[in-house]
Order: sequence, then C-alpha cells, then structure tokens
Amino acid sequence: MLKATGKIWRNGEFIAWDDAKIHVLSHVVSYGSSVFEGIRCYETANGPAIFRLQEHVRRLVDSAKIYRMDTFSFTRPQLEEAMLELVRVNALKSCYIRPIALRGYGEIGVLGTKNPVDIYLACWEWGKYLGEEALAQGVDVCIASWTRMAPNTLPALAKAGANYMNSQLIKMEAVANGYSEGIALDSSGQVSEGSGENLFVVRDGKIVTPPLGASVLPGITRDTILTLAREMSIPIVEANIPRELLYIADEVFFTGTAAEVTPIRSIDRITIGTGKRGPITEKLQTEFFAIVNGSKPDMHGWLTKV
Ligand code: PPE
Repeated sequence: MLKATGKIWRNGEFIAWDDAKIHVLSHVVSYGSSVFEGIRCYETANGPAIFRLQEHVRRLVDSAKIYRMDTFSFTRPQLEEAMLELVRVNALKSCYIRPIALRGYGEIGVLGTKNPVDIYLACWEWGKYLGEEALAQGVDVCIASWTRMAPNTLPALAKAGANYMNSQLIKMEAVANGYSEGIALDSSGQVSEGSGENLFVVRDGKIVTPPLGASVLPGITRDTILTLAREMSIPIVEANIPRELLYIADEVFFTGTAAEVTPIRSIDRITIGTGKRGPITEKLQTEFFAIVNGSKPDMHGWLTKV
C-alpha cells in the first residue's frame, strides 16, 4: 500500500497530500496525456541525496517536449530545487519521488493543447520493487505475448503515462501466469525491456543491452550501468538481442530506478546460468549500491544532497 506523506508540490506550491486531486474530466483521464518520472532519494551518511536528479528532470522535460507539453513556466533548475524542497518538507530519509506533468481540466476533445499542463511532485517511502529477496536471489520471468509499442505508434523515449497501458498488459500476463515480471520483444521481434525495467544480458564475460531503437525507455539506471561497466573494464555494447540469446545467457539482469539492479534466474522456466545471481551482476550491483548509498566517493556527481 502507498504510504502517504505530508505534502505534494503542485505548480509551485506545497499542498496537503489529500488535496492533490484532479477533476475526472481532466484531459489526462480520457486521453492518457501525462509524462512522469521515478527518482530515488537515498539515505547516506551525509543525509538524504537524490540520485541523478538532473538527468531525471531532463528526461521529464524531454518527454513533455515530444508531446508538445513543455508549455509550463518552470525551468529545469527550478524543478530540481522543488524536488529537493519536497524531500526536505516531508522530512524523509529516503524516498521515491514521482514528478507528473499532465494535461489538466479545460477543453474536452483529443487535441488538448489549450488545456493547462499541471505539474505535481510527490514522494513516499518505497521499498524493494520486485521483493526483498529479488536482489540476492533473482526473479523468475517470462517473455510476454505483448510486444512493446512499434516505433511509429507511441514514442518509447518519452516516459508517458499512456505507455504504461502496454506495461500493464505485460505485467498482468506475467503475474497471472505466476512470474514476477515479463520481458517484451519489440515490434520486429528483438528483445526490448521489462514492463518497468531495462534489460542486460551477460555471456562469456561480455554484456549486451538493447539499443534505444528497440523501443526501450532511455533508462537512467541503464546509463549508470553502461558507465560503471566501462569503468570496471567489463566489455559492454548496445546491440539487438534475439530472444533465444536470453535462454543461453550466463546472466541476465534488470535495471531501473524502482528495480535497481535485479538478477533474473529463469526465463520461461528455463534456468539462466546457474540459476543464481551471477558474478558480473553481483559486481555491478555492489558498485551501484556503494555509489547510491554514498559509501564510495561520488566521482560522477550523481548524488545531489537534499
Ligand atoms: N523501462 C521502463 C518501461 C520503465 O518504466 C523504467 C522505469 C525503466 C525502463 C528504467 O528506467 P530508469 O528508472 O530511468 O532506470 N520504471 C519506473 C516506474 C516503476 C513503476 O512501477 O512505477 C521506475 O523504475 O521508477
């Protein structure tokens, strides 16, 4: 269950959690016109710090631009500052931050360009996305019968609410069949991503992840792993992945703000590698957590102290 916090930021002002309501005829409700983010704020020895705040705000503004929704008057630095203030106001040590820009109440009809774009920033405490054990033990997943959106349908580079109808189909099918998560292929049949995670495959000490053209979200954790692997001299490339490569991989893992770095131990009931978290996954996971928790120096400037 979602755990309520004190305040939500709306268009520049803090309001009570329970007052963050929208009219049922707001454009977003009928037509799915929202763009959003998911950001983690981690507890560190120096207090709470938001992970890759600038990159998340940039992607929010990019998503809004793709949908001609970047008509709000807040700059990126103002949005960054507002999120820091949000965490301070709610006095949380660690949390998940959910910024949402939506087409609000006004006209009715598909176009929506005359409707206001309202921005909300909320945060709450959120634990482990795929379960507490998932990070160590790995998860059992399937290939979904639903594919990701074809590139000329809904743009995957935008983190838009509407894309998550596709994610819901993938996730519901997986859960209905007893899996934790589903992996979707793209419209040409290549591996794309999970319903809410990017995907990495390890074979013979080399890592592959699908390119941005494979209908994936340009994940910020994905970028973090690409960067860390290069620095650790682990060969890593972005390339198309045929479905069957997943079955014969040594290791497969998900990345995402919510899922962090989660190993996959089986796909379609086929055991991946040894059926446990693999050594490269573990190495990257350990490095990732050391950085986000502030126990290793933040060489990249990825943490913004609250
Ligand atoms: N692909 C999809 C489809 C996706 O939703 C996410 C994040 C990612 C990849 C990873 O992106 P990033 O967080 O920048 O590394 N999914 C968010 C939503 C989860 C939810 O259920 O809500 C998240 O992880 O915050």
